[in-house]
Amino acid sequence: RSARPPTIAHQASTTSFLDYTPENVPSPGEDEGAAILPRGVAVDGSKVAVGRPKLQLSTELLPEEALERSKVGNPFEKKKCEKPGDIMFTEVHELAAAIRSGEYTWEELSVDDADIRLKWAGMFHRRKRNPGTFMMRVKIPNGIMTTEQLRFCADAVGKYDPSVGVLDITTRMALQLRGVTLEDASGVIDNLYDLGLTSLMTGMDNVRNMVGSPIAGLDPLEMVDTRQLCNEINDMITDNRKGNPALTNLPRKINIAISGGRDDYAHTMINDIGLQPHAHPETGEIGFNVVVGGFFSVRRAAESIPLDMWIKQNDTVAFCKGMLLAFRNLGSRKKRQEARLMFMIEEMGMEKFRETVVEYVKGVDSAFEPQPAAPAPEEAFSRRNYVGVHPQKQEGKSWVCVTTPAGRLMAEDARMAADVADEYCDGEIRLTVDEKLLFPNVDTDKLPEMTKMPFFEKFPVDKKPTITSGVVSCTGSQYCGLGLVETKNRAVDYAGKLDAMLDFPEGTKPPRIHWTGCPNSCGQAQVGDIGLMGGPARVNKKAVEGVNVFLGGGIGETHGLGEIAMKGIPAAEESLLPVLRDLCIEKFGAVLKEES
Ligand code: SRM
Ligand code: SF4
Repeated sequence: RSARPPTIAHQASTTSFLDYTPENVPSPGEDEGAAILPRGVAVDGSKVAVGRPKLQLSTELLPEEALERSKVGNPFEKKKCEKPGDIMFTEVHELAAAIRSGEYTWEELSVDDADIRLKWAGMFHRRKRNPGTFMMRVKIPNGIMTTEQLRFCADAVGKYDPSVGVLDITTRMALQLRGVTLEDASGVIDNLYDLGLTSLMTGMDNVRNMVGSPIAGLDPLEMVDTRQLCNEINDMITDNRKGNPALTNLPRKINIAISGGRDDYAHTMINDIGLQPHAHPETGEIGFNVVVGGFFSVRRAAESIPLDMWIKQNDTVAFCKGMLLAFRNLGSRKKRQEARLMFMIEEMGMEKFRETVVEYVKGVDSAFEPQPAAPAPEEAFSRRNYVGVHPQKQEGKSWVCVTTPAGRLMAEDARMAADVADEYCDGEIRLTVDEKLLFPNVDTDKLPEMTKMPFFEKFPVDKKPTITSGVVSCTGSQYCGLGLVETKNRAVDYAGKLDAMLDFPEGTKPPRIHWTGCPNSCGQAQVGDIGLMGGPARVNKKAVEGVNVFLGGGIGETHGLGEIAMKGIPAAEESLLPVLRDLCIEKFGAVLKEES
């Protein structure tokens, strides 16, 4: 066996390119200033292969002052200085080829490369649960996929043992491919690129998936169609899916969400940057009020706060770019737990933060003219349920949104869903932050025919909201090494049992139950009607899997973060199910079926 492939940053990014020959490698400097390009089109209008040799690395693009702070920053910053994660945009191909040719095994990778840097390529090593396999996270801007993309993802995981080869819809309407091996990764990455997708920049100190409205373009009450904006921002962030060294070395992750209307299906209040559609008070033009700083972490959970700024839709891409550059250059790199945007806002103070953002956005687009936030609408509004069958704004068309088992799809499920979308939705299918699948643009008169397809035997259409249709769950300990408790299987099982025992009379609604396996709160426990967060519990003095129960969370205009109401409830059915049943009865108006 020969020595391991090159790992020194600068060397690796410019050496041989083992997996394919890019047809059009841009010459130095060609991408500079190419901020906003149409989706899928490269800088010079031609196709550029993903993972092309990088001409610059993220560390070279950081301003001197930020780089100096990074060098003496937290351990992750120091690791980035030693060898930045964006090197994996290309090195992943070299590693894969070396493993395929038998020159190398994944075990020879350093822990830093395997478990940290590969996340820049969207490869999350599942060392604790399934060593040698990776979860590959794929950005799906606005959650919208073609059936060709979905079929490819199904095939990519379908080749592995079904105990690891599954797909998960995430709480940011992205898709995760499980079981992927390093030797297969480069092929999957190349194919994703060819299909208009990317896994690059989905982990570590990158912007996460662009969240928009799941019913964008369909919604009769829509204020802004979020689709194009999500695509344009995604292209700006990822440099048209090629991987963008300029925006890949942030002090920490950052989340952006764009709402399409007052329901706030995108959850702007829990994103670092939230864009909420509002009419300009004088002109009536629909733009966005900006909220900033929302996040969850072990250390702290915070809702966003208003930036007191209204921006035009046309300014959105430049605005996000300016905000990201400000965060990149000025955000703290000292304590990792205090590196989210909210800490930067608090350190600067809102006024200075606002001024700084404006200065940076003007640096991107000198014509940018921010305006004070638009006032909240006065008319009452009640958040709608988008699950089930609903008429679209287009006459004669409907969308159909079905519940999945907490986002988990086997390869065959995804293929069956793609069959439906090919037949009835012009090959489009959507993923939602509530981990649902949405079929758009169905001819309303074809609904009875469509719902006879095999997919709907396994995933029936809910006629009314149920506990099952309101379930959201993070990955949990089945695959996630940080999980303190198994979540998805329990979430689905307990919801089914609650639905079987409870009725919700007229005027009441089943609670949305959000499960999350640990305090990172990927399952957003704080915004569920009931939130369940993995934590320690004891039975007969013995440690068992447990949860803390949150109550009082809300999304949309009645937003708010839930608080812990009960601690250390064992997660096993005999302990937790009665607690959930009683909460449904006492707090949400449910009645036992035999009493109804
Ligand atoms: Fe998350 C880390 C899964 C949404 C807060 N999250 C992780 C890791 C990568 C940990 C790891 O390496 O194992 C998890 C991978 C598990 C796996 O195998 O799937 C993981 N997070 C997820 C997903 C898949 C949960 C899900 O089942 O849907 C979601 C992927 C979203 C996406 O498409 O990108 C996911 N994570 C969230 C959210 C919810 C959101 O974005 O609305 C949050 C809270 C919101 C936020 O970030 O402010 C969230 N995840 C975290 C954190 C805490 C961040 C912090 O500032 O401390 C971590 C830990 C970290 O980053 O160090 C984390
Ligand atoms: Fe893993 Fe914890 Fe996130 Fe669940 S909340 S996916 S257990 S890190």
